[in-house]
Amino acid sequence: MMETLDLFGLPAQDPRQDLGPAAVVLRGFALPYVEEVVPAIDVIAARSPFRHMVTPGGFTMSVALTNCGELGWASDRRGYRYTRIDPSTNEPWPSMPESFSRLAYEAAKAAGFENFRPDACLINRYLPGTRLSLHQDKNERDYAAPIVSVSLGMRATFLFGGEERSDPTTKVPLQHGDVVVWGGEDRLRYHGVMPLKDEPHPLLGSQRINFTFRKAG
Ligand code: MD6
Ligand code: FE
Repeated sequence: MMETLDLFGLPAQDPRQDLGPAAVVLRGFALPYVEEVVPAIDVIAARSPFRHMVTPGGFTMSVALTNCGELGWASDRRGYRYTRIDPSTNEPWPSMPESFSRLAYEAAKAAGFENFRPDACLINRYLPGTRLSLHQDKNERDYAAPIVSVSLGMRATFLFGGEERSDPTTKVPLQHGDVVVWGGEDRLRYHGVMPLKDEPHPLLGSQRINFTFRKAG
C-alpha cells in the first residue's frame, strides 16, 4: 500500500499511536495550547527554579525539574516523594495554570480517561545530552488515574518497555506538541528518554520541556 504523504512530501503521521492497551500517543494534541502554556513555564520557574535533584542512590539527575500544582515530585538521598512545599524555596509549589489543567483533562478524555483532575505537574527540562534512565512511576497513591505527558521543544526518543527493567523496549519518537497518555494495565511499564541530540527548536531553542500530569494525592 502506498504511504500517505503530507504537504511537504513527508510521511503523514497517524494522529494516534497505541503503545499498549491503555497507552496512546496523541500526535500534536498540545499544539493549540502552546501559546498559553509556554509563557507560563517561565512564570513558574521564576518562583520555583529548575534544579537537578539527587536520587536515593546518590546520583545527580541530568534532567532539571520543577513542579506546579498542589503537589510536586521531589527526590533526595532519602527517596522519592510528593511534597506540598518546594524543598529549595520552602514555599508551596506555584499553582497549576488553568491552561495546564485543561490540556491534561482534554488529553486524558481523548485517550478514554474521563474526568482527569491532576493535582501535580512535574516539569522536566532536557538540554542536549540529557537523558532519563528507565524507571517506573510508582509514587502516586492511586494507579487508577492515568498520567498525561506533554512534549515541547526539541524532539526526543522515548523508550517504552515492560513491567521488568530487562524487558525489551520500543523507541517512540516524540515531537513538539505530542502527548502521551497512559494508565490502566500499562501504568507500571518501565520507560525512559534517550540522550537528546542538539537540534534547536524554532520556539524553544536547544531544550525539550516535558510536563507529566498526575493525580498524586
Ligand atoms: C519525559 N516522561 O518524557 C519523561 N512518566 O521526559 C516520563 O517519565 C513519563 O512521559 C510517566 C508517564 C509518561 C511519561
Ligand atoms: Fe516517568
